[in-house]
Amino acid sequence: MAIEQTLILIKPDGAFRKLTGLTIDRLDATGLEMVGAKMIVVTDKLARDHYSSLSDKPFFEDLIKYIRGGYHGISDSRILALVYRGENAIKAVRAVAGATNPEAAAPGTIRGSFGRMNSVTKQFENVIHASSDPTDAAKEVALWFKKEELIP
Ligand code: IDP
Ligand code: MG
Repeated sequence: MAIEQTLILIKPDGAFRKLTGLTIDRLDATGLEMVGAKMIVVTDKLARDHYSSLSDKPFFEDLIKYIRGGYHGISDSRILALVYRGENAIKAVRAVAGATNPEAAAPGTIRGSFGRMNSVTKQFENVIHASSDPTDAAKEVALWFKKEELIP
Protein backbone atom coordinates (compact mmCIF):
# COMPACT_ATOMS: atom_id res chain seq x y z
CA MET A 1 0.00 0.00 0.00
CA ALA A 2 1.46 3.32 -1.01
CA ILE A 3 1.28 6.42 1.20
CA GLU A 4 0.06 9.14 -1.16
CA GLN A 5 -0.84 12.81 -1.04
CA THR A 6 -3.74 14.22 -3.01
CA LEU A 7 -4.93 17.76 -3.72
CA ILE A 8 -8.51 18.77 -3.07
CA LEU A 9 -10.06 22.12 -3.95
CA ILE A 10 -13.45 23.24 -2.70
CA LYS A 11 -14.66 24.85 -5.91
CA PRO A 12 -16.51 28.21 -5.94
CA ASP A 13 -19.95 26.55 -6.10
CA GLY A 14 -19.10 24.59 -2.95
CA ALA A 15 -18.00 27.74 -1.09
CA PHE A 16 -20.95 29.80 -2.44
CA ARG A 17 -23.49 27.16 -1.38
CA LYS A 18 -21.85 26.73 2.07
CA LEU A 19 -20.86 23.13 1.45
CA THR A 20 -17.32 23.40 2.81
CA GLY A 21 -18.01 21.80 6.19
CA LEU A 22 -20.13 19.00 4.76
CA THR A 23 -17.42 18.27 2.19
CA ILE A 24 -14.64 18.14 4.79
CA ASP A 25 -16.82 15.80 6.86
CA ARG A 26 -16.92 13.34 3.94
CA LEU A 27 -13.17 13.69 3.38
CA ASP A 28 -12.39 13.12 7.06
CA ALA A 29 -14.60 10.01 7.04
CA THR A 30 -12.03 8.37 4.74
CA GLY A 31 -9.65 8.19 7.72
CA LEU A 32 -6.98 10.05 5.77
CA GLU A 33 -4.99 12.82 7.41
CA MET A 34 -5.34 16.49 6.47
CA VAL A 35 -1.78 17.78 6.10
CA GLY A 36 -2.34 21.07 4.28
CA ALA A 37 -5.09 23.71 4.18
CA LYS A 38 -5.22 27.29 2.97
CA MET A 39 -7.42 29.89 1.31
CA ILE A 40 -5.85 31.05 -1.93
CA VAL A 41 -6.76 33.50 -4.68
CA VAL A 42 -7.10 31.65 -7.97
CA THR A 43 -5.27 33.84 -10.45
CA ASP A 44 -5.80 33.33 -14.16
CA LYS A 45 -2.32 31.81 -14.36
CA LEU A 46 -2.91 29.39 -11.49
CA ALA A 47 -6.22 28.26 -13.02
CA ARG A 48 -4.62 27.66 -16.43
CA ASP A 49 -1.61 25.87 -14.94
CA HIS A 50 -3.88 23.65 -12.84
CA TYR A 51 -6.02 22.64 -15.82
CA SER A 52 -3.25 22.75 -18.47
CA SER A 53 -3.94 19.16 -19.59
CA LEU A 54 -7.52 20.17 -20.55
CA SER A 55 -6.56 23.26 -22.60
CA ASP A 56 -7.74 21.69 -25.85
CA LYS A 57 -11.22 20.84 -24.50
CA PRO A 58 -14.22 22.83 -25.76
CA PHE A 59 -15.24 23.66 -22.18
CA PHE A 60 -11.78 24.95 -21.15
CA GLU A 61 -12.57 28.69 -21.04
CA ASP A 62 -15.82 28.00 -19.13
CA LEU A 63 -13.81 25.85 -16.71
CA ILE A 64 -11.32 28.68 -16.08
CA LYS A 65 -14.22 31.07 -15.46
CA TYR A 66 -15.88 28.54 -13.11
CA ILE A 67 -12.79 27.76 -11.01
CA ARG A 68 -12.09 31.52 -10.65
CA GLY A 69 -15.61 32.18 -9.33
CA GLY A 70 -16.91 33.91 -12.44
CA TYR A 71 -20.15 31.91 -12.40
CA HIS A 72 -20.75 32.75 -8.74
CA GLY A 73 -20.36 36.50 -8.82
CA ILE A 74 -16.92 36.40 -7.27
CA SER A 75 -13.93 38.05 -8.92
CA ASP A 76 -10.47 36.87 -7.88
CA SER A 77 -12.15 34.03 -6.04
CA ARG A 78 -10.45 32.58 -2.97
CA ILE A 79 -10.86 28.87 -2.64
CA LEU A 80 -9.94 26.38 0.03
CA ALA A 81 -7.11 24.09 -1.05
CA LEU A 82 -6.46 20.94 0.98
CA VAL A 83 -3.94 18.11 0.93
CA TYR A 84 -4.88 14.75 2.40
CA ARG A 85 -2.33 12.01 3.01
CA GLY A 86 -2.56 8.30 3.63
CA GLU A 87 -2.74 4.83 2.08
CA ASN A 88 -4.08 5.03 -1.46
CA ALA A 89 -5.24 8.58 -0.73
CA ILE A 90 -5.76 9.46 -4.40
CA LYS A 91 -8.24 6.65 -5.10
CA ALA A 92 -9.86 6.95 -1.68
CA VAL A 93 -10.65 10.64 -2.23
CA ARG A 94 -11.81 10.06 -5.80
CA ALA A 95 -14.18 7.40 -4.47
CA VAL A 96 -15.85 9.75 -2.00
CA ALA A 97 -15.81 12.57 -4.59
CA GLY A 98 -17.87 10.64 -7.15
CA ALA A 99 -18.10 10.96 -10.91
CA THR A 100 -17.22 14.17 -12.75
CA ASN A 101 -20.76 14.72 -14.05
CA PRO A 102 -22.83 15.44 -10.93
CA GLU A 103 -25.90 13.90 -12.56
CA ALA A 104 -23.97 10.62 -12.97
CA ALA A 105 -22.29 10.69 -9.54
CA ALA A 106 -23.43 7.95 -7.16
CA PRO A 107 -25.74 8.89 -4.30
CA GLY A 108 -23.77 9.45 -1.11
CA THR A 109 -20.67 10.72 -2.87
CA ILE A 110 -19.77 14.41 -2.45
CA ARG A 111 -20.72 15.17 -6.03
CA GLY A 112 -23.74 12.87 -5.93
CA SER A 113 -25.05 14.51 -2.75
CA PHE A 114 -24.15 18.13 -3.34
CA GLY A 115 -23.32 18.61 -7.02
CA ARG A 116 -25.73 19.83 -9.66
CA MET A 117 -25.98 20.70 -13.30
CA ASN A 118 -26.67 24.44 -13.33
CA SER A 119 -29.68 24.87 -15.60
CA VAL A 120 -28.86 28.53 -16.31
CA THR A 121 -25.09 28.42 -16.98
CA LYS A 122 -25.10 24.75 -18.13
CA GLN A 123 -22.00 24.16 -16.02
CA PHE A 124 -21.21 21.02 -14.09
CA GLU A 125 -21.16 22.33 -10.52
CA ASN A 126 -19.36 19.40 -8.93
CA VAL A 127 -18.18 21.01 -5.68
CA ILE A 128 -14.63 19.70 -5.52
CA HIS A 129 -11.49 18.99 -7.45
CA ALA A 130 -9.57 15.85 -6.49
CA SER A 131 -6.29 14.71 -8.08
CA SER A 132 -6.82 11.79 -10.45
CA ASP A 133 -3.51 9.88 -10.38
CA PRO A 134 -0.03 10.02 -8.78
CA THR A 135 1.48 12.12 -11.59
CA ASP A 136 -1.29 14.72 -11.42
CA ALA A 137 -1.30 14.67 -7.62
CA ALA A 138 2.44 15.43 -7.40
CA LYS A 139 2.12 18.23 -9.95
CA GLU A 140 -0.96 19.71 -8.29
CA VAL A 141 0.31 19.58 -4.69
CA ALA A 142 3.49 21.35 -5.81
CA LEU A 143 1.48 23.93 -7.77
CA TRP A 144 -0.81 24.90 -4.88
CA PHE A 145 1.44 24.42 -1.84
CA LYS A 146 4.99 25.22 -0.83
CA LYS A 147 6.72 22.30 0.86
CA GLU A 148 6.85 24.15 4.20
CA GLU A 149 3.06 24.62 4.15
CA LEU A 150 2.50 20.87 4.53
CA ILE A 151 2.80 18.89 7.75
CA PRO A 152 5.98 16.78 7.32
P1 IDP B 1 -12.44 15.47 -12.66
O1 IDP B 1 -12.63 16.81 -11.98
O2 IDP B 1 -13.48 14.47 -12.22
O3 IDP B 1 -11.04 14.93 -12.53
P2 IDP B 1 -11.76 16.19 -15.41
O4 IDP B 1 -12.08 15.39 -16.61
O5 IDP B 1 -10.34 16.25 -14.94
O6 IDP B 1 -12.72 15.69 -14.22
O7 IDP B 1 -12.30 17.65 -15.69
C1 IDP B 1 -11.97 18.74 -14.83
C2 IDP B 1 -13.22 19.58 -14.59
O8 IDP B 1 -13.66 20.11 -15.84
C3 IDP B 1 -14.43 18.81 -14.06
O9 IDP B 1 -14.40 18.61 -12.66
C4 IDP B 1 -15.55 19.72 -14.48
O10 IDP B 1 -15.64 20.87 -13.61
C5 IDP B 1 -15.08 20.18 -15.85
N1 IDP B 1 -15.58 19.31 -16.91
C6 IDP B 1 -15.11 18.08 -17.26
N2 IDP B 1 -15.80 17.56 -18.29
C7 IDP B 1 -16.72 18.48 -18.59
C8 IDP B 1 -17.74 18.53 -19.59
O11 IDP B 1 -17.95 17.61 -20.40
N3 IDP B 1 -18.52 19.66 -19.60
C9 IDP B 1 -18.33 20.68 -18.73
N4 IDP B 1 -17.39 20.69 -17.79
C10 IDP B 1 -16.59 19.60 -17.72
MG1 MG C 1 -9.24 15.62 -13.32
